[in-house]
Amino acid sequence: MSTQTLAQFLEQHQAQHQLDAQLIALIQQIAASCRRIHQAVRQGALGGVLGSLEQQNVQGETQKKLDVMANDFMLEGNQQGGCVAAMASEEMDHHYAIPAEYSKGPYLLLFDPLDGSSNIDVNVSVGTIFSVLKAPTGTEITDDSFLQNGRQQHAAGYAIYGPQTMLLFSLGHGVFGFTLEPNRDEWLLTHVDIKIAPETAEFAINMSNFRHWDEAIRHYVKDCLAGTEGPRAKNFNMRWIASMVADVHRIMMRGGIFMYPWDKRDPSKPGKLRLMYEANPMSFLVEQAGGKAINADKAILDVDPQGLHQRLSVILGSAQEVQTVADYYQKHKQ
Ligand code: AHM
Ligand code: MG
Repeated sequence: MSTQTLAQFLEQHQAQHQLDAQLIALIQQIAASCRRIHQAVRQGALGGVLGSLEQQNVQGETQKKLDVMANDFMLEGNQQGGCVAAMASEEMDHHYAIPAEYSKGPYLLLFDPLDGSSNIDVNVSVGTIFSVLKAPTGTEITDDSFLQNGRQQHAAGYAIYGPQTMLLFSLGHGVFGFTLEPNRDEWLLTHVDIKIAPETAEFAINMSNFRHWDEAIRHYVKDCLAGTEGPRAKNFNMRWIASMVADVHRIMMRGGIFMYPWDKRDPSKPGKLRLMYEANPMSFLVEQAGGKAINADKAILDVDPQGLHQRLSVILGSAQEVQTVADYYQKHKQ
């Protein structure tokens, strides 16, 4: 087992791919912020961190105490050090400008500080998702500065707070996974150049929404459920953790397909998951690992963002299986 630390890995990776020193420093800062979030999460009821607050976020969702703490840890951990020009998060209506006392850097950082909030109080894995873009130069930073498509990402990743705390990220040269060594409190490289198996017999979707989906997804899932006797001619297993980070992590480790498609519960919402700090970073990782990520008819990374908190359908994972879903969309368009 490799005992390369995050710092050692980053030094080598930077030299190998001629990466910007400030980008490397930013990854270190994000990793340190995630370590702080990990410490709060693992305290649970002992730390008085469970439960909800009275307030709602911009999405109209009640915020958990840990949502707000994790958001603060990300802001505090990344505003110093001169790597970022501004930050944006699921938990804030608008972007966060770096306070005047700190120097600004060349990057924009977006994050979902604690994804899978509904799982916080029941001790199921949650995580932090992040995306790094370049800040426009010579102009004032506004919310619109963040509206760059997913291909513009310079880095993306997540930390998962599960039985082990892990950090997976990509700087555009493959996906690498680190496990937090509990005794040394240090990130150690444990998963090198992660690849998602192209084929799978495991799907993840919230089945309770079956009746609300469009035709394409209903047919696809029906055909999976029909098993060896159906048109897919194989048996499928189903998993749904309701923490995107945990569902995507399983796919990173053993393949699979994750779907949160549009549904007609609230026709004004074009999906549940958010493009800028959930779908884009996860799609960047999935593509870097050889998988595929679409929002129905196009690659998520090619979607031109219209708003900081924009939602969309997300289908990602094993390349061949995602292509199969794309074919169902194509077929049911007519
Ligand atoms: P959150 O960012 O408010 O936690 O919402 C996103 C989460 C995803 O992690 C997960 O895939 C999905 O919402 C679960 O939704 P549902 O409760 O409808 O199954
Ligand atoms: Mg989320």
